[in-house]
Amino acid sequence: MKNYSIAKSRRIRSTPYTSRIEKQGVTAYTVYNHMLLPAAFGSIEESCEHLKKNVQIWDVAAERQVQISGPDSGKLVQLMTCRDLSKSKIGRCYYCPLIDDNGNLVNDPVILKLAEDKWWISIADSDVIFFAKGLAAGNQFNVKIFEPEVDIIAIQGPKSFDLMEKVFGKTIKELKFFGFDYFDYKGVEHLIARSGWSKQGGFEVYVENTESGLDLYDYFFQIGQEFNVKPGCPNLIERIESGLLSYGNDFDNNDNPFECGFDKYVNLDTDAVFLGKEKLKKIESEGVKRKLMGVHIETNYISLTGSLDIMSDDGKIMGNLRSACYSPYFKKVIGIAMINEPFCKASETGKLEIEGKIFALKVCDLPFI
Ligand code: THG
Repeated sequence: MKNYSIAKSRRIRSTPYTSRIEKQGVTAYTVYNHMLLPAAFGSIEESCEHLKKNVQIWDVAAERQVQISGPDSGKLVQLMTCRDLSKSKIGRCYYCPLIDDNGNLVNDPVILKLAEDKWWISIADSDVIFFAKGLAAGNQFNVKIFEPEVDIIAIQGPKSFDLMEKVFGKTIKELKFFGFDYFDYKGVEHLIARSGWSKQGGFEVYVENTESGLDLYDYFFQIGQEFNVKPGCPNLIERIESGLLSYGNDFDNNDNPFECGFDKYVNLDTDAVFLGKEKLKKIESEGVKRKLMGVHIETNYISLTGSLDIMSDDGKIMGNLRSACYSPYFKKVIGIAMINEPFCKASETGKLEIEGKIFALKVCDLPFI
């Protein structure tokens, strides 16, 4: 095994929590929105088990906000997404595919409506801010666009509800999924949403007051022993099993929302004005020729860099594997793959060549669990 680390520099930003997670034993990072995003604290199998039963605190500051405010902010936000936001409410989060003029995906953020004229786009790993600024300039929109100093701490896992109640009181448990509100911690108000990049339940604290956020981060560990709290991060195994998609890994700007199973977030029959709408209508009427699907692979180990071709039993290219991991639950490797017609249906079989060895695989629907 080679042993190297990411050389840090101004281009690869630390977060306010970096020194803390380094003391707590972070063992791998990825870079996301030009910022460090922890990827492992030791074994990801053990972290996955722990996340499913307990509660973890995640430094997900790399989920950056693009703030759009001003009289035309609603128009600009709608122009970027194919999800109709005309009935959106203040205090709610919306999972929204962002689409370009070709009908292809640009990002898949969570959008928070803070006020009629103030929005946060909580982005995945692509430079949405330049896309937004370009559209605003081209359309002469009256808006202000910038990246505010907001660093998210996620509290994830089944015991997150009791831990959060211990810090913020009973009312935090009344937050509905993808709702947000403001909660007091030692005299400082924090925006907290019931959301997060796991299917184990939890919250996200959008920290604007860094000093208070650091104190809160430490406090979770001080009072969380009874819930077996541990530091963690988005977990590759849990998110693949749950079918939570990752921009840049499972899909990117070469893919459209129908290919990625985002159909329920594509509203083509309303008056909403957005980029790529006519293209998406055409794609929908013609039907897609490939789809993101799950695959079960008959091996116990995989290390993916880039994507790998999947072959059909009679030697045709069936698709490509975009993410994969060993799942202790299925006791084999599972992955997310873009599968071409006529192979995109559950129980189609194929094979994969890894380092000269051939492994059998089977297509399945997402999510796995
Ligand atoms: N939280 C916040 N910002 C983020 C993420 C996050 N930005 C980057 C990345 N994650 C964006 N991608 C996703 C993908 C899935 C979900 C959230 C963000 C998600 N999906 C739910 C599901 O699929 O069940 C619910 C979607 C829905 O409303 O139906 O939670 O995690 N702040």
